[in-house]
Amino acid sequence: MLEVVEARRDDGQVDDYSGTKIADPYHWLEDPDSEETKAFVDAQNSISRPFLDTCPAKNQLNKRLTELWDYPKYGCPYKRGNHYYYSYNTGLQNQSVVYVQDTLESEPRVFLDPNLLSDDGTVSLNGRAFSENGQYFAYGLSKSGSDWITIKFKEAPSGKDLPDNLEKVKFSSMAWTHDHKGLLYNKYLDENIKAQGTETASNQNQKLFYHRLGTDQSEDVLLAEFLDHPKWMIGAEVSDCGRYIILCPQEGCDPVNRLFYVDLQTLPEGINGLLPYVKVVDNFDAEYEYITNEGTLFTFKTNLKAPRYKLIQIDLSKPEMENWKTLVEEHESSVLEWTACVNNNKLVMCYLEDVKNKLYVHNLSDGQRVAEFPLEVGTISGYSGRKEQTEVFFQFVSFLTPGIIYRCDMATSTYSPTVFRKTELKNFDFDQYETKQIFYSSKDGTKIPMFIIMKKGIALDGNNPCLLYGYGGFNISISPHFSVSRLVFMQHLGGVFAVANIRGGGEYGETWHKGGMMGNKQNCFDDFQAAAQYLIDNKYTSSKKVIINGGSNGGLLVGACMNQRPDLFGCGIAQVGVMDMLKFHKFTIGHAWTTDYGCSDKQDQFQWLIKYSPLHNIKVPDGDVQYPAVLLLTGDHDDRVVPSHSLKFIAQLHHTMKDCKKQTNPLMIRVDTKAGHGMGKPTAKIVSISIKLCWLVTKLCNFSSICNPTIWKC
Ligand code: X98
Repeated sequence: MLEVVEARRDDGQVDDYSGTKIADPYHWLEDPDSEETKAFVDAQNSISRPFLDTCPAKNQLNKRLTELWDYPKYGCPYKRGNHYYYSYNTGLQNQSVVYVQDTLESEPRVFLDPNLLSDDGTVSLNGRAFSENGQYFAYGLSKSGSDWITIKFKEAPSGKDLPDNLEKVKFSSMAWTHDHKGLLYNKYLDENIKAQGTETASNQNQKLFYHRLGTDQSEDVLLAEFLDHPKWMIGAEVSDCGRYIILCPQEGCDPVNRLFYVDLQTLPEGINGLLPYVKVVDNFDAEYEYITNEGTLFTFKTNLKAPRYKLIQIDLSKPEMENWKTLVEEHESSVLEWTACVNNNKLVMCYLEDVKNKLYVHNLSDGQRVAEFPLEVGTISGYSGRKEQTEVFFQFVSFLTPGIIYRCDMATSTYSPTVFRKTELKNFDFDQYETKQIFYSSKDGTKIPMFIIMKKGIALDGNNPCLLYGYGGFNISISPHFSVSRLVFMQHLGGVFAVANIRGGGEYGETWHKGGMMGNKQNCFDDFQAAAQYLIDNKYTSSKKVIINGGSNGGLLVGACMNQRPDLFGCGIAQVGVMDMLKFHKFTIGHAWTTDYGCSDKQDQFQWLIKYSPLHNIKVPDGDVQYPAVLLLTGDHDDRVVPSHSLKFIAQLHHTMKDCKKQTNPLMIRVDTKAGHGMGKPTAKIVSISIKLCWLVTKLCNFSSICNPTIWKC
């Protein structure tokens, strides 16, 4: 018997979208603090909890996941002042700790341990910046996964706490002026916001401030605000030479920004009021990301007439566009993801070519490529190295590589990286697994790349459970990453793991992004459904054993695909998903996503959204098909995608299916507490949810052998 909670209230709440009236019988779930919403959450959790917690092999799953998770995790070392810093997690610590060393060989000391800031690991480090001389450290702390941070300060390398405290900070730049006296950061002034993470109010009118070290936040200097443009977010940085402040206002999530600058030498009194910025680019036609400058000659990464990005140079002494020069041309097939200046005159340039990273060295002087760092199929997940330094570190990861940190001395002309640190996992034989990349045809014939990872030699008889992951939005590329829970899925549950690099992402630059946004959003869903079809046709799995998974914009993907093709999937796991496409723009930072989705306030865009909005397109599947098993995951402190998206979706799903006899697949939601959108999640919570997901997959795939001790032998 399907367990449901009826939550529909036909209380007359009807919204008018340019003349089309749409009822919202779940609008009351938008208030996270009301007693009714809390009762609804409790009722839903009491359905999912017994299902997710009563796993007959819980002990084995728990033991194996915990054992595999318990490996040392290092970040790339970075030098600030005369000291090296790096992050390190012994294995199961809730949060990584920042260590300091005098040299790379000397004994490390704890510099900052976020684990000491809460009992349960729910306070996390979110943003950091050292002053230019390495003497001061500013760092953001987030509670329960919220986007709100408090900026705190330390002396370095001692780690001694300073009294400065900056509140109401969100989506913030953190840039020190080169006199080491203060920090540029962003703040919201709204008096009504408590900045705790459960508020749903729209984040508008962000301001840029300057905080002078040793003073109270109330004395901070307002540097920039754009009162006519409440949606603008004011990115700010200080140039490598320290003379300029570069302002990059953005209006939404699209990779486009304005470009303004201030020459600090024109402020003889110092920073004490609104900045007299000079406008270089005063439109949102393209993105301009500061790389470095030599005097007035500035290098930017841009997508101006270059959907796969290139480097240009703008001389601020003659900033008109006709004087701009291209330093490194757009590559014909690969996307320039990031560039960093090192050893004064070199550029490390990271490209994405068919969803695999490539790393090159170029001259800053003429843009010529001088070297390539050899890499396997995978992703550069971390980088450190600065213009005034000769040394770089970079970390490589892939589906079957937990992490290799390389070091390279850029002062030598051979550019030969050496392995600095290699992460090893005990008790897992990676040689037994393989990664393939295939290209399948989507509905309109577009070739879509997909990674397939599985144990070598497993039978392709259509009987394997398959976890298919996708995102498809916001120019974000899903390149190979390492995941312990996916290893367990492959090793012990006989699973195939697949990542479909569908349109909407940045895998092939802005063209790929544009192919899956606004009026083209349906392409994302078609691409994902075609991925499942490919896996079924090629006998990796069968429809009842396909589990689709995605988070955030990927949660929308899962919701829309389950509605459109319930016959194609056995299960959908949608984490922190955007489910109400008519109202997303009203909450927190949702207004910034209209660049990818459009907005229901506009008549033509409403027509796109109403066609696929997960909340508005749930129906009883035709014939003997039932709705896939559903698990929605959200957290009470998710202030990126507010929980009401998932609450309304599950409520409407229960309402639609409540009298449907054929529906035996469970339809569940789990609302976690002290949990947000995902950033900074403590290891204990990650391991705990991994167990639940493995169990869900096992149960749905009728995998009775989970209780057989032999499957747990390694
Ligand atoms: C965001 O919403 C990112 C939000 N966001 C930031 C920061 N700056 C922004 C500037 C403009 C617009 C959004 C911005 O986080 C930021 C700046 C400095 C330091 C830290 C943050 N994103 C989308 C998202 O979360 C896609 C990924 C980024 N979504 C949730 C889209 C739909 C579901």
